[in-house]
Amino acid sequence: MSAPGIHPPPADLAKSAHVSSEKQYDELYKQSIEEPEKFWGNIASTFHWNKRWSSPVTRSNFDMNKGPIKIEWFIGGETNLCHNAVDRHVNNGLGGKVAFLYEGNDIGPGSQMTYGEVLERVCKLANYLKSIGVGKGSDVTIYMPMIPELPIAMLACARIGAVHSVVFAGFSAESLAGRVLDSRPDVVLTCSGVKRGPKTLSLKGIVDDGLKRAADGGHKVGHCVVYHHRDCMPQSEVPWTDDRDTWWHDAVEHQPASCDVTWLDAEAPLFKLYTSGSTGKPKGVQHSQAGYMVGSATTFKYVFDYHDDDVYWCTADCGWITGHSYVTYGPMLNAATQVIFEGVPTYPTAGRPWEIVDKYKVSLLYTAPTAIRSLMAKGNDIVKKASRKSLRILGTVGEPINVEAWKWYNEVVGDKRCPIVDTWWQTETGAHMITPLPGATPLKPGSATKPFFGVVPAVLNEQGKELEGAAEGYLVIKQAWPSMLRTLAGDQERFEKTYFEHFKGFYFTGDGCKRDEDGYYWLTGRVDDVINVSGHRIGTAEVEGALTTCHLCTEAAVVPVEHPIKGQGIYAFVSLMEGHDYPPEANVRKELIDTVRRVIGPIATPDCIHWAPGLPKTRSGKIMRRILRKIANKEEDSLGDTSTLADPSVVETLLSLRGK
Ligand code: 6R9
Repeated sequence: MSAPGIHPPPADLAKSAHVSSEKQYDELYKQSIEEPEKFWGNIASTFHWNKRWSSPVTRSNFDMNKGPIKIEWFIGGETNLCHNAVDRHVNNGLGGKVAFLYEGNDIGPGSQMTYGEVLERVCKLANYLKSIGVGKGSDVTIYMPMIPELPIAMLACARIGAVHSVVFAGFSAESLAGRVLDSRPDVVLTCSGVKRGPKTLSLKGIVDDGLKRAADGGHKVGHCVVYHHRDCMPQSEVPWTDDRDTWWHDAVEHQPASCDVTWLDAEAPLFKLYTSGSTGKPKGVQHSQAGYMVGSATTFKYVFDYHDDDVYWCTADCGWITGHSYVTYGPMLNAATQVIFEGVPTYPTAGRPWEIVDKYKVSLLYTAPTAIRSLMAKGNDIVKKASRKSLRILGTVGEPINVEAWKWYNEVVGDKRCPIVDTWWQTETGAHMITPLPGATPLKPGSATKPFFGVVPAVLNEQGKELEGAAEGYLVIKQAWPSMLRTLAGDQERFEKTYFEHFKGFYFTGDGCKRDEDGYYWLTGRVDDVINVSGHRIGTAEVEGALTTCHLCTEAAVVPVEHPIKGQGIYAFVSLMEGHDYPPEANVRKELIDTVRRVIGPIATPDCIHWAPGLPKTRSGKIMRRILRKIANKEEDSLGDTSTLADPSVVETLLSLRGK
């Protein structure tokens, strides 16, 4: 019997799992830490290398006092991710295996694409890209919806050594422009439009605006390749710039269906992915070839206990790291069959995810707590209408999962049969870091449980002292793992400052955590100025910056607020230009919100605007966010010490304006 609240792995699942007991996990984990050469060397040998590495692991230094932070894995090796994710399987006789089961936004028959077909499409696109001068080290920006051509575009870049930067196609023109100005690609790959639920959006219109802004900012993109999405709008209605734009089908269809792979150094960059930090503009997290390949593939295999006949569905978009590691790379490196779903989970009804599970016989489902909570709010009947008997393992990612949502996922969606893998990781870590293994780890609802192989977490106190045993503090990682970021694009100094300056000798995650007496980790959320909205990172500084671009706003302070569906919401305190009353006329709120949507994108829409004739500041002018956080979360009974405020009366004024 296990202790109450602990969910042991189902016996039949454990029997056939890659790791089937705690004992086996402990042994493998120990080997991964004590003999990393052997452990990672054995795993890496299962991939194709044009040239084998001379040393699998690693020259890594996490201590700034000992010189620059440099991480290298599989030194001297040469490989290619596209070859390993596609050609290798076709060469092994799996060309006829389905890679993508594509389900569009509207209910329809769906379509499928085999690994052989993926290879052909990747090669044609890669040949076209080469013909316009893209090659090793070139930057390519991708702004596309979740259609099979999105992972195909990423793989085509990887095939020829181009560095992709996927920008989530829900970001605004201005956000796109910022990322284009940072990575300065000559080529942008996009799509005419997208349907999201009942709405049709012209992606090409957004791209045109973004590229114009980038040109005004000093970088002109030479080529824009546009995939025509037939469900959205006629070709003739798509806005066009003749000397820059090309239709994907015109460019690609007549290209040869084979294309040599470009072999790449193990440490050559694979992609950049921009993510929000606590200060300034989003940073370009840069991953490299071999370590990321080994990390994303190995975690996929063990964490989802992947077997050849599984059907996998990850609901994330490739615009986020989850879509990179667990749509494009991890599953395809394992020759998995996966569902690519373009729509939203609640359209046309909240039964859609479960209909998709039944339609494609999904066995491994990976989604976010925010999606679970929004589906849970629609009631159980709609779930029970579907059989869901194909499901084997359920996963979550993006934010801590609350116990009620965990139980609902377990009991209602998984009929208590399916282990839940609550996977903690980050854009920067490239792959799962703290996570159960479904055949081995007894689960505690709300805990991401134990470290994956090769990951050595630690808990530090404020002073940077490592705490032993059961403890609460800052989560750090003690040594390099294969898929970790290598730098921030073009800014090694910011890389070192962001992750290695805070606690010397450790990688700082930006998360707080508790570790219990069994060595289980419980993530408690960001400890920096990053808000986790529906599992997406939004920097408070970015939202404040967007608000102050509005001519009505003089100053803004943004804090997280608890939100029943999104986990955290965005709560903005706003001071207005002279001459406005508090509260101001109704249109002011709308104008501020519209500004944020335009500057960053709809995901950054503030949930609440709280009028602030003054903000609580110290005498040196620093905003006391601690106080604002309490006010936003209605915890003003415990405001703490306000005597250091330059003007303590601002707090009373703020409280009097709540809900106004
Ligand atoms: C993969 C991804 C990273 C931040 C991370 C943490 C939060 C992610 C979590 C989780 C608790 C989990 N986070 N997974 N918190 N439990 N299972 O989401 O990457 O977008 O970079 O966000 O998300 O706060 O630091 P990214």
